[in-house]
Amino acid sequence: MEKQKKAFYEKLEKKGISRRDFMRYCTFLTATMGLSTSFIPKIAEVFAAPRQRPPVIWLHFAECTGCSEGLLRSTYPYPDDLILDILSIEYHETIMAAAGQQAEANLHDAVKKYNGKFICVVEGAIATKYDGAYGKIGDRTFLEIAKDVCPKSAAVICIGTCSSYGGVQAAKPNPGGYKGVGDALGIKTVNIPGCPPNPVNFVGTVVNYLLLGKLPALDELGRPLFAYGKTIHDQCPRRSHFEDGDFVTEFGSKEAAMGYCLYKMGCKGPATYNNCPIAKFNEGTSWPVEAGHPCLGCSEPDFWDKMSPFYKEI
Ligand code: FSX
Ligand code: SF4
Ligand code: F3S
Repeated sequence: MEKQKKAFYEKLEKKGISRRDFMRYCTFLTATMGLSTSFIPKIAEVFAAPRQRPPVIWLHFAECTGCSEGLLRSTYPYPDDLILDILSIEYHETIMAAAGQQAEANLHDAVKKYNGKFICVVEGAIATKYDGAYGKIGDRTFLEIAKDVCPKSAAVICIGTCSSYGGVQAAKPNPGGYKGVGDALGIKTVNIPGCPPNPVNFVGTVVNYLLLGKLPALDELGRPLFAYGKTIHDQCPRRSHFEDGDFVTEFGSKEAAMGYCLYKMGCKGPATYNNCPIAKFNEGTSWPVEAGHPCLGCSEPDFWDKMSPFYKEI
């Protein structure tokens, strides 16, 4: 174990990440997961000395691959650490070398070998009309693949709004009858919505599973409460100026502060459950509202239909 940890920290140092940077990340992850500070060293251990590497089969259906891209570009943990040290990714079309029949054979073999034990991560929505004819891979419909693979997994984690609730594919008129995985198959899934979702919410869900041996507590829409328990509006720094019935403003006048909140530009923060104001993106650099753009409600079910017109107030 000690040897494993030493090798881990040496590897980090070679990448220019100090122990302090790593602990800062673990502190951030612990806080995001809503755990007490006593969990920080335990979370560090999940990365530094993983005891188990659960097999993961990652399915892609109808989507833009922004969810994988977001995760693979997260600054820490580096993709190779996440993939090779914490999880054992057995199948992932974006990053695997195999193609064509070899890829199909890999999927088949992985499902057989890890039957009942693997985590199935799904990215993208599933066409359900016309026997699923609107989406196929290797001559099988998304629906057939999902019906074959998902029930054999230990848990299904939907990454992104598309696999969670249908996303852009399910927007009207939705000719292919696209749905999220839970709806398409009639099963319970863990949903990490967002278009794309914040990688830290996926990492937090996986770490919760590795550390505590169970998936995190979910709301009625299958979302981990640690990330989706509050609205954007409840956590928005642009709101603090309206709190407690008093008009608190750093902007000189009420008019200036009114301009500061993006509600009238169509901000959907009051109707959107997500932790963007706290977790932020790109290593805590910013998030849509901080960058001056109203929240579009990208992590809510049916957001293309329900949240549009995007620039009209709700
Ligand atoms: Fe959907 Fe993910 Fe949006 Fe894209 O794959 S949630 S379209 S960011 O990438 O599924
Ligand atoms: Fe709420 Fe949006 Fe205004 Fe922030 S910018 S306070 S989320 S309406
Ligand atoms: Fe999406 Fe709104 Fe966050 S648009 S990224 S939920 S601020």
